[in-house]
Amino acid sequence: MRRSLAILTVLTSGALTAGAVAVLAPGANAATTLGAAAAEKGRYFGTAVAAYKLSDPVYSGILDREFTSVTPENEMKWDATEPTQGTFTFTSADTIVNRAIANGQKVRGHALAWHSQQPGWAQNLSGTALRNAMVNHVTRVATHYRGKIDSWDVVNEAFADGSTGARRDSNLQRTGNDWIEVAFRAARAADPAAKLCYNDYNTDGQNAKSNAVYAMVSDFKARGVPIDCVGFQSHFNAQSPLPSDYQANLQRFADLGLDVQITELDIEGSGTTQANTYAAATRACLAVTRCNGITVWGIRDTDSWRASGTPLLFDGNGNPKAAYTAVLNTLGGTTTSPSPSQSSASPSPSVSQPPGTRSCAATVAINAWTGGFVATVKVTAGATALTGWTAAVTLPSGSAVTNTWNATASGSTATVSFTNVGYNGPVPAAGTTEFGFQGTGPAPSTTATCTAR
Ligand code: 9MR
Repeated sequence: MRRSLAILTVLTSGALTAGAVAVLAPGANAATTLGAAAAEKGRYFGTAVAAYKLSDPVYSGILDREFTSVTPENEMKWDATEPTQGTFTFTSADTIVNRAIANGQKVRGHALAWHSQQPGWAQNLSGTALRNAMVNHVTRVATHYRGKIDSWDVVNEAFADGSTGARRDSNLQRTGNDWIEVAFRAARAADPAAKLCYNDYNTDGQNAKSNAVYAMVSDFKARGVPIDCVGFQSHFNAQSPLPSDYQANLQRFADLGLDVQITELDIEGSGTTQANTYAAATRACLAVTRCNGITVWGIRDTDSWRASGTPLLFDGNGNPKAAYTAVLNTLGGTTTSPSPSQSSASPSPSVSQPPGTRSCAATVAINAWTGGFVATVKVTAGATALTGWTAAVTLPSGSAVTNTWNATASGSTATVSFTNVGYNGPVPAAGTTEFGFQGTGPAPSTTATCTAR
């Protein structure tokens, strides 16, 4: 099992903030972007991204302002990454991943093993040759992105629609029913720090298909097959509306002891009806503690795979729609509408206020193996909200941090300080945020120090 071996609680009160606190209009301190608002709820807010659109400044402007996670829409699929057997092309996907990491955004990997969008050579394989090709593909792609992926859709859409609860027939399925767990084991071996997800559609409510996925995931948990999350694509329209038991369905999967994520959200429609449905989907995630992120399947309506249904949060010009405001407000954020007195040209008056005593604590969970470890650190704010934090971890001799996510590492080999990145610095009073790091050598000691800002 993965996150196991030790849970260490770590201490410490933090620094004081000194001095003047700006007095702003009510609500002015609320988050004003999807990503910042979701972060205050301990969640990411992501979007599918197409590499070829990144040069569009409207597109990339919204991407960088609003989103804290990205999913390559097509660039990591089998046909894109291994067009010829054994020859891997990562250029487009690398563009998305490296840009996201530079901007402090998480990456959802999509998708390692799927019946669709296979290269022609794989479509023509079967039996052992296909099984071996799949394992090699999973291993090579997950290894290439080792340490850079927050969550991988390891297997996508492996169950049939309708009432049978059966696996979908496909060339992969015909290699043997164990192909899914074989893919998960290969992914874990290649990238032990990534969360490994099963991802599907029409599984958003309780039905024969989601029951079948539930049975598979329960079995995986019981037998120790490595799985950390289930993705619910959540493509909604009149024919496939937001199910009334959406939250209950997310919750029953979470209760199996894994994360749930809304992975490809889009809702056809317009105006208030669409906005209300988006708000309801967002509320469902917020109500499930282990629903740790929402991804919408594109930025502007015109970017959507079903553009005619105008299913996204921004219109074709990049203007936020009612659905955007509904999601932002549901996350606890607010749109900015600065009055003249609040504009940057004429700053708000400041008055001195007694500073709050900011404090934080850090809880470190270690998963160690011979020669290496992964540490997941939860930072918890005290009674006053944080604007930032630093957690210092002591490493034993022979240890080194090789890779960090959701924080920036600095410092010597003995003590490494991890400081928040842009989107996860603000933590509400008593709220939490997580970061992690991977290392070689023996696992860290039981001491760490959290300093609040
Ligand atoms: O949005 C993707 C679109 O650009 C591709 O043409 C299509 C090809 O299969 O895949 C779309 O994304 C799908 C995702 O990979 C898996 N779940 C359903 C998504 C919408 O079709």
